[in-house]
Amino acid sequence: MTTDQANASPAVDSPAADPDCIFCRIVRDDLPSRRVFEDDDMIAFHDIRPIAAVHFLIIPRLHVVSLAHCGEAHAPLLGRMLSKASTLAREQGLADGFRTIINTGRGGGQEVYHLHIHIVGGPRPLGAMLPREV
Ligand code: DGP
Repeated sequence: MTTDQANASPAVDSPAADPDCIFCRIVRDDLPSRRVFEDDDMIAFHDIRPIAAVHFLIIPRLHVVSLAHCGEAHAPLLGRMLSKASTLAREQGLADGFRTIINTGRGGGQEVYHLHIHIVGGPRPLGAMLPREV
């Protein structure tokens, strides 16, 4: 799916899997990943391009394009993913705090069009969220 297609028509319905999606391939174990957790709804694995000492992703097994493509029906799944983010962050050594990021759409800098939560942190506080533009 191209960026423009992904942004074109946010909707609750999306196919359960997209054969061209790299995260769907990771879900299927078609592509290797360093998993930290998996259950029936989601998997978590280390980011291939870490921006902090600890940087992993939580993704739904279901192919959901982005947060902008979520509706009320996704609320239980999103809740479980966020709750798991907190548990896994502690297990990965981030007891002092961590940052969760969900890049959404072209404006949000999303590169992979399969919903994912970044969990990042490390031994030092992360500091300001983003450089101020205005
Ligand atoms: P985003 O900009 O939020 O769409 O970030 C996508 C992230 O996915 C980026 O930090 C790098 C990561 N990523 C991309 N391809 C792979 C992959 O094949 N394996 C793993 N583990 N991470 C990947």
